[in-house]
Amino acid sequence: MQRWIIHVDMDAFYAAVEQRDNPDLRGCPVIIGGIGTRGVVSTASYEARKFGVHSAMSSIEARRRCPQGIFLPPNHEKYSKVSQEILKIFADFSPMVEPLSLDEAFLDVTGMEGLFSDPADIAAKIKERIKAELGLTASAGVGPNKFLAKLASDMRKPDGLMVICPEQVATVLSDLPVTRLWGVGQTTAQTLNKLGLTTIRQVAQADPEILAKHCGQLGYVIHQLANGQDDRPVITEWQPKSIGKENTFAVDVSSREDLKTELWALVEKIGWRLRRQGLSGRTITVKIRFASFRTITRSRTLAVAANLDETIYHIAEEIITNLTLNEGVRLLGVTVSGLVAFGGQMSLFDQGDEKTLAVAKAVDNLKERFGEGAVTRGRALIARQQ
Ligand code: TTP
Ligand code: MG
Repeated sequence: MQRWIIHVDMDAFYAAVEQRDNPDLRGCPVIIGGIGTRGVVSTASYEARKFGVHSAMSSIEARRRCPQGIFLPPNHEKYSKVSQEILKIFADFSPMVEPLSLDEAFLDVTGMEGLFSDPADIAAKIKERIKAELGLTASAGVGPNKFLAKLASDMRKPDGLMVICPEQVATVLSDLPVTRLWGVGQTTAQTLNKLGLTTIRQVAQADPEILAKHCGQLGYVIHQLANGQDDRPVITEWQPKSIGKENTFAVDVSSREDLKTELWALVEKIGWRLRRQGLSGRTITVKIRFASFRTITRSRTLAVAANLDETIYHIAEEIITNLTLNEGVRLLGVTVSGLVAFGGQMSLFDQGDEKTLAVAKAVDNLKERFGEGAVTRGRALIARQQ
């Protein structure tokens, strides 16, 4: 099924709320923040942006560029209340909403065509309701994934609506600078420029292995983004602190090899849950309860968060290899904690090479379609045949 994501971002949010609440400010260059000589600008109304004032600019510079600007202190409490109202409107359109900040969120509207005519129509209705009920304008972007939806919402600001259909992806992306790729800041942009890559088209056509050699894991990610691919899910749930599984055996396990087979079965389930929720974790803990009920836990923390079965298994297996097994094992558990969402933090995307990622993705797709039990690999398969 075609995935459809909407990204909604309010226009000049803090300034727009102030202009809404005080008609005297409408049409004026309003600058929020930047009070005093040491402050910085939170945001500026579009009237003030014409003078070159923008977020994060020092108040001195803002005053120099726009002496007639109306400078106001921010009222965070008020903006949070408005933000709650916006979220309520989103909830009427999709159960899958991921707020990114007070004024922007992703909505997954895949498969909602039955309720509304199409994703662009949903985005238009959201904008209409925000305007009618809250007296504010928002810009919306619609696309087949998060990256493209966010890119789209920025293209027609303010009060914009932009749709990027799958077949338009190459045309839309090609000539944009590499800095428009998610996760590419000044440093990565410089690295890419040195490789002769300045446009997204050039990154899309580059060898991902070469990109990875110069940019690490991010290289694989930006190659995918440049080709319009982005599988990150919209994360709605409250993030769990850890994801784990344990198994009490019908008969105590006494051989280390059998224990490892059981370990792989647990790890496959945990890896799948992590990836499904868009999470990876840095700490891997193995819990073992012996026949005598003596229980031990051993943990290891990785430098880079992991969510691939192979990586988690490799660490947990090492823990088991180093254990003394004097008696049978009645319970084995594995937990991954120190969780981070890999949405937004691309450098933590994962630690595997592209082939491992591709295999994980293929297996995950099958599990999504046919159920978790339908696909198992390697050690788990051996466990079943025995
Ligand atoms: P943005 O969505 O980045 O900016 P905006 O809504 O003011 O303008 P637009 O989206 O139309 O370009 O940020 C939302 C709010 O977050 C903004 O109104 C004020 C606050 N903010 C800061 O306080 N400091 C900052 O550096 C930025 C970027 C935003
Ligand atoms: Mg905004």
